Amino acid sequence: MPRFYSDDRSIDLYYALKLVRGFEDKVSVLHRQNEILGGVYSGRGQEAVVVGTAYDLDASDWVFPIHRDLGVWLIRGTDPKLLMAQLMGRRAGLSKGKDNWTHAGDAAHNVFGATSMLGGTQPVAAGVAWKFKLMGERHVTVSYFGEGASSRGDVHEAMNFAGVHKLACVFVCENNQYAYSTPVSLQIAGESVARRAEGYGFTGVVCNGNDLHEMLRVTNEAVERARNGGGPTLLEAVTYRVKGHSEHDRAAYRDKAEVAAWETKDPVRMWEAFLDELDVDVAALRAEVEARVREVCEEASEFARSSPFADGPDALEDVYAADVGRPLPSRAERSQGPGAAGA
Ligand SMILES: Cc1ncc(C[n+]2csc(CCOP(=O)(O)OP(=O)(O)O)c2C)c(N)n1
Repeated sequence: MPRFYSDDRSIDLYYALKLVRGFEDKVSVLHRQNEILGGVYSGRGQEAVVVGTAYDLDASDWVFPIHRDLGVWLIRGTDPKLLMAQLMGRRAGLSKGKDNWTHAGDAAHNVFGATSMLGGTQPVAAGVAWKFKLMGERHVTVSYFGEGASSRGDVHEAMNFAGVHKLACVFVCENNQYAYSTPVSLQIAGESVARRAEGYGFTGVVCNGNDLHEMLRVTNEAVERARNGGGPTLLEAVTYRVKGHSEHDRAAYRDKAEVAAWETKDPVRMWEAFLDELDVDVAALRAEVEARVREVCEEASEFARSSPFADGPDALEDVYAADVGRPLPSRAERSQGPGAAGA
C-alpha cells in the first residue's frame, strides 16, 4: 500500500487527494503560461475516483488511465518530476520528449498510456487480463473511461470478452455528466452505464464518485472478486467535471445552479468533514499538506524546466522493444502456476 505522507491511512488519503488536486491546478496554471505541450483536461472534482480506485492496488496490477486521470499516475507512484517533464515535453520525461503526457505510459509503475481514440485502451486492458489468466497470475487490470466513451464499440467489445472469459478486469466509468458539451441525458437512453454489465454477465455498480470511502469500498470488493476468479466488475462513479472539457473551454453551456450544487459535494471537503469528525485539526493539517504539495509541484516544475527538449534523432530511440523474441513459457510451464511462469 503506498504511503505518501503519513502512516495514518485517513491522513495519507487526504494528502493523496490534495496532491492530485494541487498538481492538476499547477498544470492548469503552467498551461496558461504556455509551458505545457498539448491539451490539459483537468480532473478537478474527480479526485475521489482516481484515489479510491488506485490507492489500494498491488504494484503488480496494471492501470489504464485516460485523459482526465493524471491523478492515477501520481497515486501509482510515478515521480511528479518525471510526470511534469513529460507534460512540458522535455527529454527527462517518460517518453523522453517524444509526445504529450497521455500517451507515454510508465512501465515502472504498470501504467498503460492512453490512445487518442476514446475507449481504445479497454480491449487492451481485457487483453492484459487475458494474459494474466493464461499465465495463472493473480493480478487485476483497472481501466478508466468517461460516460461519453462508454458509447464506443471498443468498450462493449472489451466488456463482452472480459465477461465471457471471466477476466480480472475492473472497468471504471467516470460519469462526470458531460462529454465535452454533450450532457449525459443525450448520451445514455437506459437508466445507467452500470446497468449494461448485466448484459455481459457481470456485476455493475453505480457509486458516489465524490465519496472516497465509497470509492475505496466498491473498488476493493471488485478487485477481490477479480483476483479470486469471480470475473469483471463495472463501476460507474457518478461525479462532476468541475472545469470545462479542457483549458480553452469555458463550459458556458452549463447551468450555473448545477455547478453550484455540485460544489457542495466537493470530494476534498467531504474528506475534511470526515477528518473533522475524527477530531483532527483540519485547518492546521490543510496548511501543512498544502505547503508540502506546493513544494512537490515547484520541485517538479523546476526539474522539468531544467531538462532540454529532445533532438530530431532522438525520435529513433525506443522504437522497438528490447526483448522482442523472448520465448513465451510453454503450456506445461504455465500449468505449474505463477512461479513456473516467472510471475
Ligand atoms: C473516438 C473519439 N471520439 C471523439 C474524441 C474527441 N474527444 C476527446 S475527449 C472527448 C469527450 C469525452 O467525454 P467522456 O468520455 O465522457 O470523458 P470526459 O472528457 O468527460 O472525462 C471527446 C469527444 C476522441 N478522442 N475519440
